[in-house]
Amino acid sequence: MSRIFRAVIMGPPGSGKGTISERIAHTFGIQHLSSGDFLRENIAANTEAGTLAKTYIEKGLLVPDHVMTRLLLPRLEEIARHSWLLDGFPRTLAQAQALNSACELDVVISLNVPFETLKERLRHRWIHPASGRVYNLIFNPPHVTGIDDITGEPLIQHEDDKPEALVARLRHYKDVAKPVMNLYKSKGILHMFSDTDTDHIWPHISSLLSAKIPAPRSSAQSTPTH
Ligand code: G5P
Ligand code: MG
Repeated sequence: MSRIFRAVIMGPPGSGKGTISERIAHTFGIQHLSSGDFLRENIAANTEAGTLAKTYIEKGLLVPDHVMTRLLLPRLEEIARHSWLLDGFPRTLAQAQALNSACELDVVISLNVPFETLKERLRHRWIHPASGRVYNLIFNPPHVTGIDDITGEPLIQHEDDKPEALVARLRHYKDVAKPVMNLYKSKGILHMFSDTDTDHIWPHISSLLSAKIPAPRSSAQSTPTH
């Protein structure tokens, strides 16, 4: 890759950030850093930030900005020589401003998926709590219902994926994300993708990024398997 490429993917819970990020990382060979996964790693490792973050995540609340920036910005410095894609950070204007003062972004991808679709998707979501691996009973089911493919341990459903909690989470997302999107729109780097299916959105994202990043290998045009 000739130069360093930095991107952010944003979107409401369940909009496909993680799924699309994996495809981008695989296709373009850039590092994928998910704020949710990073928090879960900190929780599993019992770090101070992880213990604090857990109390918020369990209630379906956002982790405070200063905790997020203190966790994420040093991590970005560690991978400063690599191209990366940030998934789930920044989520608030304060986080976006902190990121802004640390680096320049090339592209921001925003996923716009209808509310009814998100509700339906998250209803079918099952998670392996120890690793954060995510399944969907329709889109990417585990080999054995209720069981993690890798460890054979039981899968669980999140309390806040239930419809009532979800409505509140999605509404909150919109309020908080709007000023972040406006900031990136004003910089001319925001690209919005609207559809009900990740498989429909993916070719558009893939061609946008193909024009911006030289693909390191011939898999750039291949069809993803997950
Ligand atoms: P996370 O981990 O960032 P969310 O809730 O924002 O959590 P989530 O759940 O990870 O986002 P996603 O990554 O957008 O969703 O979507 P996904 O996992 O790829 O897809 C969702 C489901 O739909 C999966 O089961 C997938 O297989 C399926 N799917 C995908 N595409 C399709 C499709 O086309 N069709 C169908 N049928 N299914 C599909 O954050 C967790 C918590 O950490 C804290 C917050 O408390 C947050 O709630 N946090 C932060 N707090 C403050 N600031 C930050 N920056 C924070 N980041 C995280
Ligand atoms: Mg995710």
